[in-house]
Amino acid sequence: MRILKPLSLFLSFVLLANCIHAQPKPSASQLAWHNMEYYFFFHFGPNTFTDLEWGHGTEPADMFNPTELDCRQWVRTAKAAGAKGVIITAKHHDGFCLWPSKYSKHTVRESKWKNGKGDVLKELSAACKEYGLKFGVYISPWDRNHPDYGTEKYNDVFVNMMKELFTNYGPIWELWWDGANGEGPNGKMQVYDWDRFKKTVKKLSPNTVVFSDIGPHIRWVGNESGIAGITNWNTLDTAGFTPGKGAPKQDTLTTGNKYGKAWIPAECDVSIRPGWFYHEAEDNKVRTPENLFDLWLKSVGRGANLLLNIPPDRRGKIHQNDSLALIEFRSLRDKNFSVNLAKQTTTQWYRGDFPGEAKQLTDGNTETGIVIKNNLLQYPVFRFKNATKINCVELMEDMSSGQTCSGFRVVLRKGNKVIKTITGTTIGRKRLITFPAEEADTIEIYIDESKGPVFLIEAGFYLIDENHIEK
Ligand code: FUL
Repeated sequence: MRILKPLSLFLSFVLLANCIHAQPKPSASQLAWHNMEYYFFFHFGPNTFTDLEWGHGTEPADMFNPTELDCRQWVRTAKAAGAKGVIITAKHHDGFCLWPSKYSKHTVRESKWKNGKGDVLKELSAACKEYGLKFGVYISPWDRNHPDYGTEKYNDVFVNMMKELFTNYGPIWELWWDGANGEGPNGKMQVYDWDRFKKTVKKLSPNTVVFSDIGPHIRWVGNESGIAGITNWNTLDTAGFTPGKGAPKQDTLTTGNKYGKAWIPAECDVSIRPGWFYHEAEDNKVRTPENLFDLWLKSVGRGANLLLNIPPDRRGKIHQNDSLALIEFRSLRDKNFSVNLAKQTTTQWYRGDFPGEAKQLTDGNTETGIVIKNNLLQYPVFRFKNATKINCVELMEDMSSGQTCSGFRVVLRKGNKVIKTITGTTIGRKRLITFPAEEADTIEIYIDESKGPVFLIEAGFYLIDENHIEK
């Protein structure tokens, strides 16, 4: 791969500088969302009790009857596992509302649970406040129960339900609009008024980030396996598309669009079990901590966020098999990423080819430590005192400046000899690159291609468990 010469870099910098303002950038709420990295999904509702994944909407409300509902236990588990927030299925496709909505006759109020006086959203939002986690809500536009579904009146119902959510349970940090869309109870399909839905959220809760296949703020990653694209742009073109059936191809959602006009980063939703809802038959099919760790590398480690589903059981508690896997997953992360070897290096910035004609910068840019913030005219070189074994490199772009890197190269040397060259495409919020361990004394990072100045904010070097390097 070609190393850009300082002159051409300078010219491209000047040309690009003129269109920097055109680069999409995240809003303050999206920036905060990027820093959430990993949080829990709770699928809970009639399906928990019927053993279904998609309820028909005809289930009697009495089916819903958790014996020991404990939302504080859910949130404690989330916190102990290092998750920073939660999102609950307030209404799944069967239409049952986990709060006593005035706009439906199929809710917790109609169930036996707590004699119809219970409210899951109230308990969960209170638990999130108590433990300092963000509270998010999934509300399925598709509704297989509501008598108005398939008519314009249902759009009013959906808007009114969102008003209840924001008014009674806010602040809601993320709102999730599922893309699945079939027929309602009367066999009709709904024509959703997406513009009106978006305006409703913007007016009632301007800081809420809204997820759907195509945003407006967060996009689906295009699969339910928890894996982001190796090339992953935070930008997407949405003109002519809608959430659900009118969404872009799944591949496009995985990679994003390099020159996409809107900042709509990817979120990886995946379940800790085969199903989204709790099924006793899956108690022994919980993902292992190692598998969760691999998912982490392929989601957060590719610049996306990880939305990990933990389905509460029929008691209304998180099953111990899930809790155990989650706690162990956390300790795997802590163990593998506790020592950032970059802290043992000294960093110098070079201009141009290295070592060739490179000149070490003398303008005060020589730094020690891991924080690097610069543009693509300069390259950082990290030096260890003694050759050190590493198998994982972490790179981060400063999201507040947008995302620009489309080609990077990491060169490992020992005694001035190149021992490994790793190339990649996008970096984004975080890129974790793993490889069979090498002993290196110098690590250089080059940006070979970009659509504008690249602002790297952090580099990390780790020696993680060899079993977890990407094969
Ligand atoms: C899908 C739904 O159909 C599944 O039931 C689940 O809620 C998943 C997260 O999204 O579209």
